[in-house]
Amino acid sequence: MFNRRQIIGASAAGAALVSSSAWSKTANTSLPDAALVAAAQTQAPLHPSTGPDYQPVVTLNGWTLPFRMNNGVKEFHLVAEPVEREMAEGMTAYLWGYNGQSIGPTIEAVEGDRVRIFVTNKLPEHTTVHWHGLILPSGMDGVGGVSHPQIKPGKTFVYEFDLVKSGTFMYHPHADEMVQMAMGMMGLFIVHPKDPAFMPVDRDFCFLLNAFDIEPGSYVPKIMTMTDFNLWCWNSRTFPGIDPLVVSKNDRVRVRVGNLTMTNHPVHMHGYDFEVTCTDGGWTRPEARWPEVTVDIPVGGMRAYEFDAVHEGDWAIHCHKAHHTMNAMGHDVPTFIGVDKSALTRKIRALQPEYMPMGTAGMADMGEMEMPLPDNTVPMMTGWGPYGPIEMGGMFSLVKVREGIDADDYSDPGWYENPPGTQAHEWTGEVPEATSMADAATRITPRAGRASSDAGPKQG
Ligand SMILES: [Cu+2]
Repeated sequence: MFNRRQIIGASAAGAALVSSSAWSKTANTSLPDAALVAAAQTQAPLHPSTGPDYQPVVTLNGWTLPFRMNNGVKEFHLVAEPVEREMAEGMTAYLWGYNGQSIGPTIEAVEGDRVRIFVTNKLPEHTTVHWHGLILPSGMDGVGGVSHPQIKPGKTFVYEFDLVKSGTFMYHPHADEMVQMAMGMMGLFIVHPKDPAFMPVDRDFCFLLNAFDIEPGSYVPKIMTMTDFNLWCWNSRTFPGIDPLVVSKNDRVRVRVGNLTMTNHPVHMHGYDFEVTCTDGGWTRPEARWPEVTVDIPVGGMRAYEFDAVHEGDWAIHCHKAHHTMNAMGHDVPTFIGVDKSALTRKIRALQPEYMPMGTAGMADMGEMEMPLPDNTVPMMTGWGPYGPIEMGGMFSLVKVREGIDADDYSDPGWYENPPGTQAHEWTGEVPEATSMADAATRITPRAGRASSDAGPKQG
């Protein structure tokens, strides 16, 4: 059984952790409970109650799967099943996932652990689980038809292996993969170092990049889509449905990101530079790191980066592909910037009085507008900040760094108050006329001393 601390830890942020009693108490009495969480809010980290200690990860808008110890083996129970996932307020998708959610719960264990993972298939078709990046016996690798037979609907398979290295890994099906990944079946697998003093951090966030193609007003992803996805997600959530990454000032912070879409995502974080310290191949050696502000996450890859949270503020974190910070939109909208649509507007309004011409001065007005939307969709660009519309959707969130946030507190601290004199503001003084650079160049005169050949380089 799970101990009380695990249950409380996982439910502290408000959602109920309940066991799937139909599966644990009847046909499969020897299996560990299949915990499930229905809410889409970020759950507090699940601190280990037995075995080696570690700083648990926080899965953005997700949770960690509890385990039980059985004669020294850590046992988990994943249930592959259809789920309903709220992707943002106002939009729910009918997906496939694990234990009530897409993405599935994060599996956390420690280097040196032996894990036994029961996988029950409640999908209408067969499945498998591939443990992406882990070093394990060939027969445990989860490639349907190669490693072992696929898991038929209604059946439970058991995977068992030693965790021989620590790092950042994922799990996903290797059976009818195109469909099952497009439907949202994936999760994170974090293996903590055996030595808790190895690269310790105070906060350890993780999320998967995933994408769906769900027409506004419908619920099920189009599984044949290869490039034109319209919902770019972190952990099957889309902004403004993605929780902030809440950090206490001076924390050492790790952010682990995996990519299970079909394109790369340059994840950019404001306010800091950072270094990549881990890939899905393992920890990067200190001499192989360099500072960055954007890290490109390759398809099927993982990157973890770290920084010291010394700068207070609300810092954007987002994919830098501008189309990936948009929600469902039509890609066939023509560009109208600079076009005078007034004559056309008059003609259309004769037939449809509410018609509004869009996009002649850019598309920022989309962020403010409360246009009627079909049921079950999210506006293309949305979210409100303290000073106006944020005009973002998709793969976007905020890193909120504040003084004195408690160790296990991940609740939204609200908006950052900029200290006086540290915020851009309107200039109300005189604005000089524009000067052409060609004119300006003729007025540049050499500084005293520079013209002479031996005056310049001798300073200092
Ligand atoms: Cu992207």
